[in-house]
Amino acid sequence: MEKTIVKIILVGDLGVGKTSLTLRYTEDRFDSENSFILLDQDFKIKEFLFDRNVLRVYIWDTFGQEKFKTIGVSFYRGVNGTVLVFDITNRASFERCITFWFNEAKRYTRVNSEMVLIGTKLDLVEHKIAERAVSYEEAKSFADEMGIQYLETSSKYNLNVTQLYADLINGIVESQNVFEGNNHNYNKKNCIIN
Ligand SMILES: Nc1nc2c(ncn2[C@@H]2O[C@H](COP(=O)(O)OP(=O)(O)OP(=O)(O)O)[C@@H](O)[C@H]2O)c(=O)[nH]1
Ligand SMILES: [Mg+2]
Repeated sequence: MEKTIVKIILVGDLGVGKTSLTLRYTEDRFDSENSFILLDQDFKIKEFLFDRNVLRVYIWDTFGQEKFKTIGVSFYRGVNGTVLVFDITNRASFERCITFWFNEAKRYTRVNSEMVLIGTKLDLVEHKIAERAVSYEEAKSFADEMGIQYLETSSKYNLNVTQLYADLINGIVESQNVFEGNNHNYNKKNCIIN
């Protein structure tokens, strides 16, 4: 069986909800009590079967910007997809996302690498627990301009989290010929990840 590896990274400011997105997707759990959810390893793995090909997806997390700076350029090496994460109730996290984090990812990832913009903590706004600091239209228009997708998520209530990863992984499979060189061709029809 052929094994193909894909690398996805999440970047964004401290506390925007990067780890929560990954834990919801890979383990279907959410921790609202603990504001310092740390992964026990730097990445999580999810595997998919595409006909006779195994697609192994590594989802890399960072622990906030300070630690990230020491991780540096090598973190971006071999990246197939970048999730740019900000918190829709935190204006500064959006500003940094569309400047610093976007520019970093553009500079250090391959030209055909996929990118997606994610606004987190939608539930806080929907339940009127916190004020929205970034309108949907503003984030969407930045994403449109850059030719990337924009989604708003809630890791707490599992809104759009699966869709985020499914769209990203499907996009990578379709645009980056990840199975190229494998002996077994795959049938595109069978490649819908969800
Ligand atoms: N209500 C709500 N809270 C969230 C959501 N996502 C994350 N949080 C909370 O926001 C805080 C930070 O979430 P993390 O997932 O640890 O954020 P992070 O980006 O990984 O943070 P660092 O690793 O410190 O950079 C935690 O208290 C989470 O419970 C969400 O969708 N809704
Ligand atoms: Mg984290």
